[in-house]
Amino acid sequence: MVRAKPSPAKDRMVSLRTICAILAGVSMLSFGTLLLKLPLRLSYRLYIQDLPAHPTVFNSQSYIQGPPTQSFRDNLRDDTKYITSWTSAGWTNDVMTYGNLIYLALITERIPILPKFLSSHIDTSAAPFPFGEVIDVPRLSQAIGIPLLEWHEVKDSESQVLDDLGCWSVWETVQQHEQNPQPRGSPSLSRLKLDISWTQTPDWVKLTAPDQRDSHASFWSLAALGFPEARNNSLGLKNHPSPQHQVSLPPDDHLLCFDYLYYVSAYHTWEWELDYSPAWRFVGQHMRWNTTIERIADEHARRAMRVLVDEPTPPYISIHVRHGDFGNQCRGVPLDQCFASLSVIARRVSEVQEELWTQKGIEVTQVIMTSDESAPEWWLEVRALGWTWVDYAAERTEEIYGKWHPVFIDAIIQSNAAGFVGTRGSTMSTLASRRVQAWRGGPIRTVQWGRLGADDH
Ligand SMILES: Nc1nc2c(ncn2[C@@H]2O[C@H](COP(=O)(O)OP(=O)(O)O)[C@@H](O)[C@H]2O)c(=O)[nH]1
Ligand SMILES: *[C@@H]1O[C@H](CO)[C@@H](O)[C@H](O)[C@H]1NC(C)=O
Ligand SMILES: *[C@@H]1O[C@H](CO)[C@@H](O)[C@H](O)[C@H]1NC(C)=O
Repeated sequence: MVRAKPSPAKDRMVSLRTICAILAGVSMLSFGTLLLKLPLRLSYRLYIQDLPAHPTVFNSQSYIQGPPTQSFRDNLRDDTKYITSWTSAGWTNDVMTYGNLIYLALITERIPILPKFLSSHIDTSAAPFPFGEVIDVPRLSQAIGIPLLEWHEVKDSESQVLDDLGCWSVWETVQQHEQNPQPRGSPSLSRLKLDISWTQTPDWVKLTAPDQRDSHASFWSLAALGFPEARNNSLGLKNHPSPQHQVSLPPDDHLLCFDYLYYVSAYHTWEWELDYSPAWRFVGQHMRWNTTIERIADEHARRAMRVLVDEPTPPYISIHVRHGDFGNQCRGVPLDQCFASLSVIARRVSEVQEELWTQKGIEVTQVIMTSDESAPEWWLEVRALGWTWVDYAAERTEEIYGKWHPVFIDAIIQSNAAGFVGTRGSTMSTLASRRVQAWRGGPIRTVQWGRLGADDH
């Protein structure tokens, strides 16, 4: 995406390229003493710059037999191990679930197979959306050093063959505090024509103490089930025959699979919000946008800010105000006191403006609002503050690109801002904050809510 100022990450890329060029020049000239010193310096720089340790370009087709097959198993290679899982929540939750799945693939040295995103929270009539049309898969793959596959590359999307598969159920184990814990389903399973026989995972997959009402499992306990010893010792737990063919299968070891990986952490619950989060650091931050969709988002942002054709996109501050079903958390507090008012949000915007000015010397006046709020009066107040937003109805975005695009474009606009203001407790805000910090080096703020004065500070 074209921006007014090159991002710091880009500057560092250029400096690395320069170093590489110098290094190549030096080695050609065979300056022995310099050669001894430079590789050390280079590897240190590689580390701090967070650049791929394996700059290989993967051709995902080399990791399956060939074009999609009727039965997925016919397309798996005998010399390769795979891992998969499914989703059933809001889009950002699902992005994090795939981040967790890919991180688990890294630590088990398996190739992840990613299903399409499901439109359950947008409009169930919208077709599932391929991961690679919103996330840049070749770039992600190169950055993390492993190939990635999508289910539609493995199994023909039109296939009528119902495949049997044995998988681990994590959900049944971590939901023991519920009445009748069951394996977690996903609409993906019927779309992919998979008939799953679930085996319950051992109690030790739970991250927190057995008596704690929490649903997180730990990465390494799940990873252990991808290796022979823990797998062998864990096959005795409850098995559910597959619902259609009624076959009982042990968990597959060629294609390791888990029912649901949203609630997975290394050390602490809700880890995507914490600075050291391995799923974010080793995977999530490398999930950059597919350039086609990023260009569409940039065009929308430019029109929202009324940027002239030959002008670059100016730096802007983005806001994400999460309302909608978050109102259910208000427990009797009237909504107008529970949700932060626009004046409270404006105070946070000023802080971000101030920090951009004092830390970076850039004056940012453009502010783009993204929200699931639908009340027209609220948007009029947004306008009164001098802020703008993408008018998806006027843009006819859904008609032109489909129902998924407003949420994708909003997420991209959030992440491409010079600074960001988000809503506490929203994963969409959490991911936008992390992206603005990591990709733009930008300041972020999180607005507290729940009662009048919740964001006082
Ligand atoms: N277009 C758009 N959709 C939103 C916005 N905020 C919430 N939504 C919708 O509500 C869903 C919320 O689920 P999720 O993405 O998992 O985030 P969370 O519920 O805020 O943690 C999103 O995926 C969108 O479908 C917004 O600012 N813009
Ligand atoms: C990005 O998405 C488009 C479809 O919009 C697709 O044709 C293209 O292959 C994707 N880019 C990459 C690098 O996968
Ligand atoms: C797993 O169990 C099988 C069958 O009992 C045995 O052949 C194999 O050696 C075991 N492997 C490990 C790593 O324990």
